[in-house]
Amino acid sequence: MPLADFPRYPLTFGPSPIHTLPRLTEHLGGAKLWAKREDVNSGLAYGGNKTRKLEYIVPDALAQGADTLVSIGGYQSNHTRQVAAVAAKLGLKAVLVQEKWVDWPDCVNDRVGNIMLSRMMGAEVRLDPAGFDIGIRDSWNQALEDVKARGGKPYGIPAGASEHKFGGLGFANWAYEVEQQEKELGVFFDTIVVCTVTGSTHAGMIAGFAGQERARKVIGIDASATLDKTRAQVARIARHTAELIGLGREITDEEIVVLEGWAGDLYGIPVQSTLDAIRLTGELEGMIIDPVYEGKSMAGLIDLVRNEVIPKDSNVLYAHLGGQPAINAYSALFAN
Ligand code: 5PA
Repeated sequence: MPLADFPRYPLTFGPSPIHTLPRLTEHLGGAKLWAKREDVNSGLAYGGNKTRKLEYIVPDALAQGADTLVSIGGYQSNHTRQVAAVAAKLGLKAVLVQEKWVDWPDCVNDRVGNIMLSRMMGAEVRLDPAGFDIGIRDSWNQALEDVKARGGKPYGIPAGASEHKFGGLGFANWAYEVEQQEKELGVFFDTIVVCTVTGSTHAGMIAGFAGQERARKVIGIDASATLDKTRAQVARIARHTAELIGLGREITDEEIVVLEGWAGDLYGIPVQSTLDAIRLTGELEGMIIDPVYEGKSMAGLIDLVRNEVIPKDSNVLYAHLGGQPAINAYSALFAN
């Protein structure tokens, strides 16, 4: 059915703002750069891409009469922090499994930033020693069982809300929103650049844009360092979402573009290009990006524009998906 017919619980301020990045554009000397800002999309605990996804998931949780949202991520998960905020907003409880996705030696890694915010909002935080994985985990199933055992009604939201049946809808709607904003701005974004890890942000965009008249490139930049898994997950969620919203045709393999080269060897560990991208964006635009996700996708954008893989006459829309609270756990990177 059409996307507009899916119930949506408003958690964002409305369409997220779009603006130009004039000094970064000039510095790189290529395509014209713009940003669409999911990092300022909501008043709920700093917002971010998951807040938008959750708008389409919350109605299902409420319809099922859930009293506890159960989710999973790394210690510095932005996703679980947004789940905690949404639970607080709705008067529900939150149980969050926080795995050791990143072996990062900052002694406050499990205390500051996202995890601190989740605790402040009353979530039950369960630290778990397991490493990075975007799949379904036993610890998450266990948390669901534990809530049931104590008489609660859990509602499971998988990592990044991606494996959820409605996980792609939020960013299909983002694509519709972009089309609307283009009319107001008098511009056409022929290229979109987005960070990809659990996949439903990128996948939702692909499904949403696929139904529009003018074709464009939606370039996912891998930040998972488990490329094959992520690419398969993006393809699966894009096709599932396209079917949900009645696209009426198959998403082709050519539409699934996940590029590697900027993730480094490990999820969550920045490399030189990540740090260069963070400094450049900060120094030229006063725009803050994080070392886990946006720093890596921005590093990709910078190279693709510099090398003119993205042609000079392009209008590029960079999806800023949030993630800044995690920078507190990476203080050593900018100690001097
Ligand atoms: C995340 C994800 P997807 O997982 O939808 O591909 O989005 C990638 C992404 N940018 C990009 C930011 C700031 C993100 O937080 N974060 C996860 C988390 O647990 O926070 C799901 C991994």
